[in-house]
Amino acid sequence: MKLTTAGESHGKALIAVIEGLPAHLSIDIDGINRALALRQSGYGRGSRQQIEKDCVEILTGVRNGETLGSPVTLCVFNKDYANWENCMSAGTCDSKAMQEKALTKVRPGHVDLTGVLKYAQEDARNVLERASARETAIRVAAGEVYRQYLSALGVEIAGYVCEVCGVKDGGMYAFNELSASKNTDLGMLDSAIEALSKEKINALQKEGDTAGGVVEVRVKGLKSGFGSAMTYAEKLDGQLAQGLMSIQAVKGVEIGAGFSVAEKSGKEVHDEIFYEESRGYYRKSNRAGGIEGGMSNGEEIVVRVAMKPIPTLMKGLSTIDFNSKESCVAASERSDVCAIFALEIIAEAVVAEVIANAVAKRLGGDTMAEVKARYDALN
Ligand code: EPS
Repeated sequence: MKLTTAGESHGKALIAVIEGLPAHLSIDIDGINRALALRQSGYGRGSRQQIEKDCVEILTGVRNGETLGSPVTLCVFNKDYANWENCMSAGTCDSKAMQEKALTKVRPGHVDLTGVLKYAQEDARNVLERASARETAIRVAAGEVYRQYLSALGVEIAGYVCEVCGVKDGGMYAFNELSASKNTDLGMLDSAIEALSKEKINALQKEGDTAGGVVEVRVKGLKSGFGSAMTYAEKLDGQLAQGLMSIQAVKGVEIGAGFSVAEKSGKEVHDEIFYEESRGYYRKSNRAGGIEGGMSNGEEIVVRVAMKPIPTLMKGLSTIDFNSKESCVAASERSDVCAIFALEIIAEAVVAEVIANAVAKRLGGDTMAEVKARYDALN
């Protein structure tokens, strides 16, 4: 399957085209809209989310609630475009409006400076509009379609926020406890830790500063053997890392015990293997995070994703105006203080995309019935 996204943050719309979905996959549009609403929520979000009420329109590939096997096009219109049309239109824009919205005081940590140099632009808006995390809205919509494909096979995805700017939840949670995170303000499962995290966000907001954090995403029910040990490009852990690192503001991805394996011995890290007639092969621990040799091993897949603090600071950092080359304070208009709840929803969407692609690669199938029969036939 192949996913292409398009769209600028203040342009008319965000678009996703998914090629290669089998026919007869039931599409739950309300489910997509619920994921979109979750992505917009969470403590610490900025005022843009009050303007938008993201809602998907399916333009192609679905009829009477089921895929046809043709490319599926998803669209989320940007309500804010109405306020930006005079400087974001594909036709001739109003030069005064373009000047007013031009960004030349490039923000450290954002796309601005490297982007204007690479694409020979005089206004960083021509690169930041696409680089904006607004693009994640359409990835969440597409991810929900992939999740529905996986769900039809009995593969489920869930996650939670385990750290906000140094405030950490060290708890161990069962998979079925994770969904409760969606009913909280910050996606955290321990209410005392969440309260401390909110205090941290409030303090940073007062300072005109921002916060990042860490989320964990888990996949349950995926049988062994998805991914590949034979070609590096198809290794499941490599694909998860690529997909997750491509999310705006992500700086780190860990699988299973992740970086902590470096300080431990082999005996402390590798998961011993057992066999029972009724259960088949199993492990009593899962430090591998469900992936060995670039393939799923049948245990839960566990990934952790680290997000840097959002680079638009209300009290901007020192920078250079690339027109005058003079020192100045970086541009800021409005910003989220913390978007970690959103990252958790986006990371689930990206994990769904990667796992669904690994399933499609191995099983193929023109119809969901074919895919399901092939999946069920595996051990
Ligand atoms: C976002 C929309 C953007 C930002 C944010 C995420 O809206 P605006 O630029 O109009 O305020 O709030 O984008 C960024 C963090 C970024 O760096 O561009 C969204 O819908 O998630």
